Amino acid sequence: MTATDQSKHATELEENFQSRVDAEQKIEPKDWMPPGYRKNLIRQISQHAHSEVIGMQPEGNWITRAPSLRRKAVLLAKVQDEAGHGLYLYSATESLGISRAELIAALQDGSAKYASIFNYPTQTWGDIGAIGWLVDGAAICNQVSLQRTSYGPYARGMIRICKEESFHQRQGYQIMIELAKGSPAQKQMAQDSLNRFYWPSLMMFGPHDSESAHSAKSMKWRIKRETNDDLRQKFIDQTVPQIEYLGLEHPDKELKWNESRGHYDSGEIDWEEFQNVINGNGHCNRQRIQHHVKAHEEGAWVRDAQIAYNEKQKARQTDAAA
Ligand code: FAQ
Repeated sequence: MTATDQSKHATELEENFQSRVDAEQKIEPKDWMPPGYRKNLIRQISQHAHSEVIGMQPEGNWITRAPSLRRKAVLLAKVQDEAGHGLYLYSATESLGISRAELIAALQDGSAKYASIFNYPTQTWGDIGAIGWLVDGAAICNQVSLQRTSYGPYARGMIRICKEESFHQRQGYQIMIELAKGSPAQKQMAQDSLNRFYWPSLMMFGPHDSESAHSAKSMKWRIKRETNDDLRQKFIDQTVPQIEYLGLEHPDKELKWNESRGHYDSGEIDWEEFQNVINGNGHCNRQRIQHHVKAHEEGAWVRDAQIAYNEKQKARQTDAAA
């Protein structure tokens, strides 16, 4: 094939790919895809997987201190669900031709990010309520739209994950209701957790659209179905009546209903804090990665055992075939 023919062929492939995406057909692992699409998906899905797994740490910290046996069991189940979400998402990423070991190495050496929210400490039981309510709530807002993402394995993973996240959100809100309707000290604990987790939850949606490096491409390829600012606005609007029902004060003093937009206007996020956290300088970044490295090293024997078992199975099959 001449260079001109090759470039014509590449353009045809790309046009065919885009028309499939525009027609809402799912792209599957063995289908042709532009290298940039593959790269962007590996980046986003793996960072999503890392977020689920690192996100187990702030809540795992409270399993032994949850205030009743029932609360311990519920929290344990929730944290285990997050591990499961990580596994589906790592598997979806691996279907794009990258190994789990490479993904883990990128998380541990800091070249891959994970959601900024998990670098904030969980100081009280109220924080567990706020995480379920606000953090899982923000995650669902985003993930409901990702159920329609163009890459098949990611979209299918999201459908199951969203069902579990709804349960997580409700368990968090129920903790907040109990605290907010409890003693003055409990209500104060709920207010304090809301104050500390509200703004970092808004940061989960990423930078403003005008500052978002990947949004334009991701929207064109339908990896993302709604923009960072649109999803953030949805979350801001849905959270207002929830705060009112709890009888708590809204942390955003500039929040105001805008009749002409049909949405709430809100105060500005502290973007300097956001940049600091995503660049490794939040309260808990180092601790989170150190803990991950330790757990990964301690689990090496499980991976070795799995490899040895697979080799024995293969040898048995070869012997049987001989
Ligand atoms: N934190 O160009 P954009 C959960 C990075 S799951 C850290 O706008 P994009 C469940 C971004 O990666 C929560 N980094 O990027 C749970 C990029 O950096 P890069 C996770 C952030 O991808 C609950 C750069 O900034 N959910 O919580 C953040 O188009 C409770 C430029 O940004 C997902 O991952 C951030 N907040 O949009 C678990 C959903 N925001 O890669 C346990 C899937 C931005 O160039 C307990 N992901 N960055 O180095 C997405 O929807 C998108 O990736 C966004 C960012 C919306 C997060």
